[in-house]
Order: sequence, then structure tokens, then C-alpha cells
Amino acid sequence: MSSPPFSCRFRRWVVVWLVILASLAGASVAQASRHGLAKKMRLREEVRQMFYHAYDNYLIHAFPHDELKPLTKSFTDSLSELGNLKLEHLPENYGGSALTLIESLSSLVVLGNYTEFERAILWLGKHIDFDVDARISLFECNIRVLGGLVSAHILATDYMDKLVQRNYNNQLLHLAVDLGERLLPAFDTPTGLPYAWINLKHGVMENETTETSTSGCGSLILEMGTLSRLTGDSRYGAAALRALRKLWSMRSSLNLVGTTLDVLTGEWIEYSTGIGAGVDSFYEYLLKAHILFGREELWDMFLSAYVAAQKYFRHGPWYHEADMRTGKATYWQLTSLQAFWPGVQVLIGDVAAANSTHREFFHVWEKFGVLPERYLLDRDMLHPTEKYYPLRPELAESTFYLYQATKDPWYIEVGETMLRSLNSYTKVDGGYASVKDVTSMQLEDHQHSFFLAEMCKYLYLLFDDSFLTDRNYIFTTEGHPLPVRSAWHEWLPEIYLPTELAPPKCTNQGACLSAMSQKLCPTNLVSPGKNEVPVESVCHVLDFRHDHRCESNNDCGIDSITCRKRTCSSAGYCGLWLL
Ligand code: DMJ
Repeated sequence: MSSPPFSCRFRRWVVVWLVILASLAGASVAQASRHGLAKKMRLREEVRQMFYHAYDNYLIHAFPHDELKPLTKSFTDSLSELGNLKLEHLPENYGGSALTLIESLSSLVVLGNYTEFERAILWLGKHIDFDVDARISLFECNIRVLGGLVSAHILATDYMDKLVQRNYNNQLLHLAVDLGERLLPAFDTPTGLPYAWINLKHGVMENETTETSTSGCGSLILEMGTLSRLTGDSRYGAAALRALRKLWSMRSSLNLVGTTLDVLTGEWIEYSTGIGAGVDSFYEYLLKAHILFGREELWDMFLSAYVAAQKYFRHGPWYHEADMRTGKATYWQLTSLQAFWPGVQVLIGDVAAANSTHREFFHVWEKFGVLPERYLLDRDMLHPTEKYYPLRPELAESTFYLYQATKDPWYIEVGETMLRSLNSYTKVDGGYASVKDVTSMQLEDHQHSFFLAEMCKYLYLLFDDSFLTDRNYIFTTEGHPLPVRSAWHEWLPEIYLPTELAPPKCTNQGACLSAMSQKLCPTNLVSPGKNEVPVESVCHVLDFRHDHRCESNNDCGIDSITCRKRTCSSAGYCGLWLL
């Protein structure tokens, strides 16, 4: 037999080498992925230790008070202090509502500790009472307490088979309903925009401030809407949606909303606006409420708001503030709260933009060891007074979302760096302490409840997302998971009709049409008598242009009579067209 020609032999060698190289590459990919998995499991265990160091110290030194003071190993009943920068109207006889325990519930499930979860929910069901003379921030109480309760109620129901005693009888839902009732009077304003502060026992206090923020009245719908879905009582979701619609109707011609406003007049107080403090979760809730409740109206609002934010605030990977009326830049500042934005961008698939902003935030983290509250971009220096880092979780949150979207191991390294920094700079014998000044790393005696609700949860989920296997959740702004269920999308506008309806309309012959069949909104829609002043419908959102011309449905508002979304006709006019 003659040997094969050289070209044939060469080809055979090439094939043999390719097979060898491929199997070596395969082996090293398998090895790398084993190595990657081992690393993630090791980091997951470190996060678990971090959670229990914070949680156990809270239980030992602070429970059932609200939050832990880790340096002095004591407690603070901080529910009335949250958002209350001047510490006004603090209660005298308030002993705490176990805020940190409520905030830890969903994290316990994410970590798979069902026994502790069960112990906690049974304790809360027996001991918590919201009939307390305490003035609280509607926003903070909603995202931390109501959100913590409704999320944990759903988890308790879904994970019933993991509970040992299995005697969970909706205790958390009962608490949530009681709390929801106490929050509702805040919405009783001529505009439907809620007061920022309410006393849990006595309702809105006399001479209460009428100033609130956009996030304060625009980030209630996930928790209140979920309460409505769970109870079948539409009032909670209706109140939150009404406030959101009103807020949106106050947008400028640039589709921007301001930062603070007056709930009685519906007028803006602070026109300078951005994606950080005072506005942040307004954007987040438009999108997440659309995901949870499936309303196109919310998506339209989000999209217009998002496009405007990208247009007027974005400068490369950074976001500055701008005047809502002119779009002109006002403050060139990076704030730690803005770090949530890439997470929202991932949810809508804007991953490249999310990645570039996240990278810049992470560079700032690396530069200081943690994220300072405010940094002056135009002067490339720290804000003189806001040099603190109160254990905020937003960067960890965005890192989690970006890793979910890309599986790029670089985000695991980001998480590892953050974990290391938290352990080196903020871990003390009695828990985790906030940083008072990032230049000296001097600590402050406060472990915020969101450290357990968000920071630990997002870092854990970054390294181990088995909680999300076969389950579809969105996370509230406080990191509490709510399930995305198609049944929750069948929420017809009628459900939102306020319970207090206009009286039936009767003809001279005596035949009456009920308010419900007339699809009327609230009583204040009744045509005013001669000397009466007409009151604006609470669901009314004006069309974008005064002449009602439109280019898309985004330009159309909500009909004041039927509370239905107006759409853009093919001739370019907004109206209640039959589709
Ligand atoms: C949390 O309470 C929430 O994430 C809120 O939306 C913003 N601030 C804190 C964490 O920084």
C-alpha cells in the first residue's frame, strides 16, 4: 500500500490537532465553570454570614424595636425618624414595630431559612399593633412595612409546605390590611396626591405640611396595588393609581416631573429634577407596576418619562439634574441613590447603557471603598457635607441585574469587591455600621433595615439565584419580591372606580342609572349647581397638547368621566375611540 499524499496527511494532522485542542478547550471551559461555581458558592456563604451577623445582632440587641445601633449595641425606634431629617413630631410612647424583622422576612426565604421565617411571621402576627400614636412617612412605611408584609404573606402562602407548624392563617395579610387602612386617609386631598406624613393612630395631623416629593407620592402602587389584589378591595390600588395619574398630568411639555410639590394645590415646588433623591422610584414604579399589573397606560407613561430622562439628564454615562420646564442642566452631581438606574435599564433591555453607567459608579466605589452620598461631577470632588455612606444597596442591586442579563463573570468580581469593602470598613462586633465620612471611614451608630432587606439579598442573589428558578418575581424598591402572575394583569379600569360614587341619575319618568353603569368616577364629578365650584375629576389626565392633536397614544390623557385612557386616532386626535 502506498502512503497517502502529503496534503492528505497534513489535513489528517490538522484534524487530530483540532480534536485535541477542542477537548483541551472543553476541559478548561468545564474547569473554569466549575471554578466559577465554586467561587460563587464561597461568596454566597460569605454573604450568608454577613446577613446573620447583622440579623443576629439585631435580634440580640434591638428586637422588637425598629433598627439596630451596632456601635453601642442598642436600638432605635426609627419608623418615625425615616425621611424626617429635622426629627420633628417624634412620638413619646412608641416602642417600635420590629421594622428590621419585617424587612428581613423575604431575605430569610431567599436564603432558604424557612424555620426562622416561620418563627418570625408567627411572632409578628401575635405582637404587632399599628394602632400607635406615631407620625410616619407614607413612603417609607409603605415600601418597608407594607411591602415587607405583603411580600412575606405571598411567600408564606407559596412556601406553606416548607413551614413546620403550617399554622399560617394570613396573619401578615391582616396586619397589612390594618396598615393599609391607616395609610388611606393620607390620600384624602383635593388632588388625590397624598400627604407625605400621617399619624398611624390619628390620621393626618392638623397643620401637616402639604409638601411632598415625587417619589413620595409616585411609588406606592406596587404595595397598595398588591394589597388590593390580595383582598379584592380596590381602594388601596385606586388611591395609588390616582396619585400617579395626577402626578403624570403635572409633567412639563418635556415629559419631565419636578422633585417636590404641594398636595393641596398640585403645583410644583422644586423644578430641578433628575433620577436621584426625591424622584428615583417614581420611574421604577411606572415600569414595575406595568410588569406586575399589565396596564398599557403605565408603560406609556414610563416610556415617555424614560426617554425624557435619557434626553435631558444623561451626559455620557453620568446623570445630572435639569429644570423640568426648560431641560437646562442645574446640578452636576452624582448621588448614591442614582445607582439603581442601571437595574431599571436592564429590565427594559437597555443593557449597554446600564453597563456603562454601572462601571462609572463602581469606579467611584473603588476610589473611596464605598459609595459617597453625593459627588460634584463638575468640580470632581466630594460634596462638602454629604460624604456619608449609609449602607445603601443600589449598586449591588444593579450589579445583580447586570449579571442576570449578561452572565459576565466581571459582575461577580464587582460583588466580591463590595462584599470585601463592607466587611473591612463597616463590620463591627455589634453588626454593620453606616459610614459617616468616606474620607476617614469614621462610622455612625446605625444599621439601616434596608441592609438586610436589600444589600444582603441582592448580593446573595448575585452569587446564588436559585430562589428565582422557575419563579418570576419583580422586586419592590425596597427589594421585597412580588410574583408576576398573569391573573394580576386582568385588572380592568372599572375596578379602580372609587367606592364613593356619584348618586344615580334618574329620568323624569323615574328610571335610574347607577353610577357604576354610568361609569362615573367620584362624587365630585356631579355637575355643579349655580353657585357651586366645579371640582376636577380625580382620574383626569390632560391630553399632552391643548388642541388634542397627537402623534401616538402617549400624547393622550385619561378621560375625566369614564377614567379610561384616551387614544390617538388615525387622523391624529385624542379621544375615546372605539377600537
Ligand atoms: C431604600 O429604602 C430604597 O431602596 C429606596 O427606594 C431608596 N433608599 C433606600 C436605600 O438606599
